[in-house]
Amino acid sequence: MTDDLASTGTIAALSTPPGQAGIGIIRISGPSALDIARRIFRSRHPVREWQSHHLHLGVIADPATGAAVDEVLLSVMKAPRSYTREDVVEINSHSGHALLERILNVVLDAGARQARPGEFTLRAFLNGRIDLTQAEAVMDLIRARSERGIELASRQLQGGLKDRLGVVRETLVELLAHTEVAIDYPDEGYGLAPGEEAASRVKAGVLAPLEEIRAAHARGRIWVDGAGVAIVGRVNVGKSSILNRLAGSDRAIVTPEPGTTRDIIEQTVQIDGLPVRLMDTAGYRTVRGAVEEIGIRLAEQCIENADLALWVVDGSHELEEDDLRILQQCRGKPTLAVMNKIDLPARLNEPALMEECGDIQVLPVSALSGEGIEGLAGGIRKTLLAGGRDGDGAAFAPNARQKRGLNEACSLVLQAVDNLRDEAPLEIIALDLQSALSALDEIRGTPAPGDVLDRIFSEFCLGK
Ligand SMILES: Nc1nc2c(ncn2[C@@H]2O[C@H](COP(=O)(O)OP(=O)(O)OP(=O)(O)O)[C@@H](O)[C@H]2O)c(=O)[nH]1
Ligand SMILES: [Mg+2]
Repeated sequence: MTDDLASTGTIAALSTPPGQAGIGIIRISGPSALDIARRIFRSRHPVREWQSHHLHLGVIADPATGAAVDEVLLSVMKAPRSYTREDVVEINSHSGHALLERILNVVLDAGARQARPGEFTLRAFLNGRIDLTQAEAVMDLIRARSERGIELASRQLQGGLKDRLGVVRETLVELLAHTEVAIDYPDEGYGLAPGEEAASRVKAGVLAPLEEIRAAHARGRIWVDGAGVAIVGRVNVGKSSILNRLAGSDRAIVTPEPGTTRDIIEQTVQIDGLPVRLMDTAGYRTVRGAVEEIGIRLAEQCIENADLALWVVDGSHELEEDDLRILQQCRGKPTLAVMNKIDLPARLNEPALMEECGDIQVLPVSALSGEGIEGLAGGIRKTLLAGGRDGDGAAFAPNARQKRGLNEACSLVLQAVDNLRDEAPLEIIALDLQSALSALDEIRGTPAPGDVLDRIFSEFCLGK
């Protein structure tokens, strides 16, 4: 897409999921959108002039043959009052795979080109309707796994992050200007004078708000992306049974045979509105075959990538070496110990377990009877939201790219603060502030390098 960043011409794509449904929408955007519509649309009532933001009832007909394809509602949004700021026409047709493809082909034959993934949003960005943080919010909105995630993405789309960054940017520009003045007129006593006072000004005006935005990342993302929870433990302790219980369905295969699960089985559940990706893994044991070994390695990676590990042990068995080996792997990760099979006579030495667990909370459950499962779900939610990751008060949820930019900007501003304190030469301080400004501008996409845009927009789905 990089070569073609100008994104010219009139583009079209299916904007709803393909397949059978009540309606499907094909979106056309660009200078010829209205022309194309005129060529392929026969209105019930003659249309003298397309009025913007109006719906028109009629049929799509193939101009080559005159054959009617479907009865549709056509909506017209004239530039600049549209998603892309260009002329946009949306065809609301019936939805069936072949039918939508037929209509799209009629549109393409009439002069539009198939849009690439994210190209409509790219145009909204290139035409200045939204900045990059808002474009990315569109993607978050589509992908959000919870209502709270939708709320956060939607706030970001409305400019939550953009506005906050805008305020910080303004302060930064002002400080930079004062620094430049001090450089240009060294003897006049104008502008920023290095020292503790100037350092505090930069810290309060720029660093503190940036750090606050950065903290919002951890608080907010969990609601958009969901949290990863790895269910790990020795073979046969009931990991898959616990996944099924939490999911409320028989998602994973359960058998009395040790070594049943080999691949990672993933299932997203909502715990009181919090989206949680449960990942059931292969059970650990020392003697194993090649396939099982791969599964065990996958389980190790799974722990690494997860936000929380559920270390499952069998309450009707003695604790084994293998149990403890897995607990070792959970070190450094938020972990809950799940003592399963409490419906059976207890054989596990609980004081020994407690000793191994240290600070880790132990939750007794029976995946068979369901006892303790509600408490487990509550424990998962509480642990994931511990440490201020509750999203309450988080006005937005910066994504990984934005967070990298924020990290960079923060460390550059911190450098400026230190240099001001050390009364370093003003040229160096100006350079720090200038670099921080560039980092901020990159987050907002002004100007963004082509390859960055390329990557961001290619992650979108088609028709958005
Ligand atoms: N009595 C009792 N049996 C259970 C409980 N949970 C699981 N089981 C049984 O234990 C056996 C193993 O259960 P799984 O859920 O397949 O265990 P797993 O840890 O996923 O096993 P692998 O995938 O082989 O590592 C099955 O026969 C289950 O029915 C429980 O709470 N109580
Ligand atoms: Mg299993």
